[in-house]
Amino acid sequence: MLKKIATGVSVLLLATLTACGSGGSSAKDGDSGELTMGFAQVGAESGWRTANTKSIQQSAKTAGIELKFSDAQQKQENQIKAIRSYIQQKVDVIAFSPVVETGWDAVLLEAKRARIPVILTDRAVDSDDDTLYETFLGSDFVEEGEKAGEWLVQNTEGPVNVVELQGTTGAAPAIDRKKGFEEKIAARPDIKIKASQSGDFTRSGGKQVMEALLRSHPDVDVVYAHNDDMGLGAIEAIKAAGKKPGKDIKIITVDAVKDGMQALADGEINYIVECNPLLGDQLMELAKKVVDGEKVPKRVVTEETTFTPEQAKKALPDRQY
Ligand code: GZL
Repeated sequence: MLKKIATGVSVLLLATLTACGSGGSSAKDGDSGELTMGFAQVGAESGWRTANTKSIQQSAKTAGIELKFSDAQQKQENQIKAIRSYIQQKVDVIAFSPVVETGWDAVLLEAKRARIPVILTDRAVDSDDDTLYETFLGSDFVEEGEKAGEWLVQNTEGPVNVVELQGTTGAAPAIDRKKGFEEKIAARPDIKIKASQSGDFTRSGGKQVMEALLRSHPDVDVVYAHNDDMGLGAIEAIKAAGKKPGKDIKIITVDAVKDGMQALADGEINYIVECNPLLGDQLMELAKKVVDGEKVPKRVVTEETTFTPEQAKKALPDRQY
């Protein structure tokens, strides 16, 4: 599958983006001056998404790129509609973060036939046709899940009951963060995922699911939430149940947005794996190269780190998002 090919292809770290030669089939040569980009965003479901949108809009302005932007409210059909409208408007390049991995081949083929190059940002598509997009710029979600699992393996002893708050069903970060986490905790058979349910990457979703899981699994020791927002919702549910988040029930999340980092600094979250939303500058650089017919790497991986409570206290004052 393309997602697998993308990870097998020469992966380039974000900071070392280079131009390598001939462009994609639909690229025009040497006229990225007056560039128009159509961007189909997932929605505004989380603090991460808000930061990601801000980064894209600011970077387009700085790069002198005209940006047509749409918010799909986390619905694939809205993203497909937006992409079709960008094709009709004959934009120079289309970029989007696929809300789920599958169901994109048809509309991406329409873009290809219209000779409009497509760039994936943030999330991957799962397709057998690797000519449907020029490059995928974003994090390695399996690695993020591995970092979360590794922390749990190293920082607990004896039987550990985990409940998992999954991201949007079918979304690449949800699938891969689960995969990476499970691969790592396999080293400790006494760490068991007792329940795993989607909170759709939202704070309200995380709270609702956690309320139910506290009733069905009162013996829960650890929450693994696929993003900070669901972790913050879980904190509300844990407090309402009279327990101390970060102490009675440990919490591991992914993203490292400001609200999550504050909860980490306050000891209500125990560990956060960073997922960097500031993709705007690299996206605009890639778009110019693609429109100018320059070859770009099939996969550009975002560099990111992890945070303990102490590290969060130090990082918070300068945090951009
Ligand atoms: C990850 C991104 C995820 C974030 C969530 O790259 O797709 O979507 O982790 C966001 O906060 O909703």
